[in-house]
Amino acid sequence: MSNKVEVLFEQLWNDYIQHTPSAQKVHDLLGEGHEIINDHVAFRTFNSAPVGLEKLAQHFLALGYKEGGDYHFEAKKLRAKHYEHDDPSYPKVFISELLVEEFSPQLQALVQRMVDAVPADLVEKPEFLYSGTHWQVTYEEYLALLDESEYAGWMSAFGFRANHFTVSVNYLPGYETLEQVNQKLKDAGFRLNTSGGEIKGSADVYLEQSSTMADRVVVSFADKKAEIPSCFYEFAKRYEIAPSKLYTGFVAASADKIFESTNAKG
Ligand code: OOG
Ligand code: NI
Repeated sequence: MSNKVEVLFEQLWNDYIQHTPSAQKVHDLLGEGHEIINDHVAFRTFNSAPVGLEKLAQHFLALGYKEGGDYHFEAKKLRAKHYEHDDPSYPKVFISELLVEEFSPQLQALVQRMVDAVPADLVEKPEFLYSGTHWQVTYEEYLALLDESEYAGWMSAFGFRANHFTVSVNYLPGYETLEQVNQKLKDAGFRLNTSGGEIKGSADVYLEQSSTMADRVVVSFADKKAEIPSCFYEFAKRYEIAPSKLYTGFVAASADKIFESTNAKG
């Protein structure tokens, strides 16, 4: 028996594993056949009409999600919001958007070309959330975007889809700490994001997070194929803010480092 929320996350997962070959392996390694509860799923977009953060969010609001926190990333020129459902077994949703007007005229024009190629009626359908790219960019254009914003480069190559799923360590049988999860991943050969340390956050901010570095996959650009970082897997442990009540928000300083899991350079 699946309801609309479960069907949507299943479709998002099926798309995600197509572009993230390691995700099923990580899932099997940690889950050992058990169900894995997702802490959250993350999306990226541009703040350009008609594909801004709120346009993606409308699909979750329609499924009973409510708006949570608001987050700003000054250096990366991003804004984000999170959404959560009354049923705590449903993943939270983290949606960010690039503040396009803060970049060069070249970047703005290229983003406009991409956004113009998105069918307006598709944006209104839940399938939009895993519809990928609707445009063609050359490898040179991808590199020019990366130079200004790793996030813009990633968007040009992967578009609209789950950027990562996140294992809830709180609900993961057999693990007490995020360190134990990280060790298991490293022993199996997965590379973790070390920006800001392997573990971002702490019990003091009620949230600890770690992530793999994105898989590298071959993408067909307009003019050539190239191997570039796709999507990653995240791991989160939440702490109680009141008896039996886990923190449900995000931590901007940690999120700032998690974004770097898709960095192509360095
Ligand atoms: C989102 C990075 C932030 C978190 O859980 O704090 C994040 C992204 O890379 O799109 O996922
Ligand atoms: Ni995340």
